[in-house]
Amino acid sequence: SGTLVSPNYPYPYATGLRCLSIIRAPKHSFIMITFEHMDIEDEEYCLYDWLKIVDLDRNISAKHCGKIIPADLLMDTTMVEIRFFSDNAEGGVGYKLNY
Ligand SMILES: [Ca+2]
Repeated sequence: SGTLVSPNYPYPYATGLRCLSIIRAPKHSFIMITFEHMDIEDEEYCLYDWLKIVDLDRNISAKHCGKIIPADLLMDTTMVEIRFFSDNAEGGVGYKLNY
């Protein structure tokens, strides 16, 4: 378990970020992600800045942005990739999640 935050959290993240983190779990266990804070530049399709959670075992992903805290994720997987992207303008405080 641990906590993952956007760069510079709780202060606004920089522009032009390309971040990648991997969470691993032993076989026959699961990964639970709970979001604590979300403040990522909002856009209907998250085209500008986004947080992407990828289940690498199944290649399923979900993209998040805005200020609405996503529902908890319980994934029956051994590897989750967390990607964070910011474009070249506008931002927010970022995100904080626990796993
Ligand atoms: Ca932006």
